[in-house]
Amino acid sequence: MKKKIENLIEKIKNAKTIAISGHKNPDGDSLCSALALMKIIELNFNKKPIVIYDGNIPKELDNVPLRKDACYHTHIPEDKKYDLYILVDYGTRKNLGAIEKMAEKANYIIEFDHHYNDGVMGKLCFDDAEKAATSQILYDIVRAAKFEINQDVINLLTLAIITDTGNFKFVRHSDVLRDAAELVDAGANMADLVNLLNNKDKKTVLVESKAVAETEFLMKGRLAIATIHHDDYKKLDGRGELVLRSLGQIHGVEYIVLLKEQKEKQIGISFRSRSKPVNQIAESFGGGGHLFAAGAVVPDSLENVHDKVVNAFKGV
Ligand SMILES: [Mn+2]
Repeated sequence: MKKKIENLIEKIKNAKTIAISGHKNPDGDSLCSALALMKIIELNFNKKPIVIYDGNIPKELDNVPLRKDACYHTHIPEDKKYDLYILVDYGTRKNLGAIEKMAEKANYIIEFDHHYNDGVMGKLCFDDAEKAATSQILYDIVRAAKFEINQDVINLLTLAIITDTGNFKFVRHSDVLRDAAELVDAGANMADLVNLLNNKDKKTVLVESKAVAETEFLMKGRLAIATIHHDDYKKLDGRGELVLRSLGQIHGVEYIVLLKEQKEKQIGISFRSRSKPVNQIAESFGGGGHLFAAGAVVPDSLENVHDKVVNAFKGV
């Protein structure tokens, strides 16, 4: 680890231009880890990396610190080549959208991630699939390298943990609680940070609630499949986390699937499970993710994808 951190420091020192990105349609961990790392580099290396994203940042993240520093990818010249590209919380290259090509052009790629990925893009990888949030990996490095941090970094690292653990409801290892406790000791106000995320548009919550109300229950109630049709999808902001969490509260529901008709023949699927892995099912649809929370995007009609999903769960 010490060698790797020395290498990391060397690469940052030698880079004149640095870009940082997470996955397309950034979630809390992806965006906040990217912004935290930007600030850490600024504070410790006296240079300013740029944070670039593709897709849409949900409105609930509008009030996170330094949000305005996240730059939409079309604002960057297409042929722009960075000395160093840092990928955080991206999963697989397919999740990067337009960022994939931008990163590939860079002289060197470093990555920090907590997703399973057998096709990493980074040459120097700080990956740990045991971590609940990518920001924990950054925090480990901050402590090991004794990097200076400020209140914004503390809040961003904490927000990444809060969002990726679903307000600490998905915690499986105590290390994330220790990290959170240390961040609180360092000045993070957990209640304020949770409240800062209560910032969704009314129409989004109403569309999510409608999808919950119209959920189909199969396999004697063990499998819940919710659907968001295209007209409603336009009002959705984020990945429909409220749908997934509401259905997960129902007695007897083991698997939750959310089908999102992004376009006529493009269906986003989110898989959630209480106890049995669903990442392999997501992989069978060309996606991936974590053991109990995974997803895919399938170029097919809603009807076909629905039937394939029902089939995929036969026998589980
Ligand atoms: Mn994450």
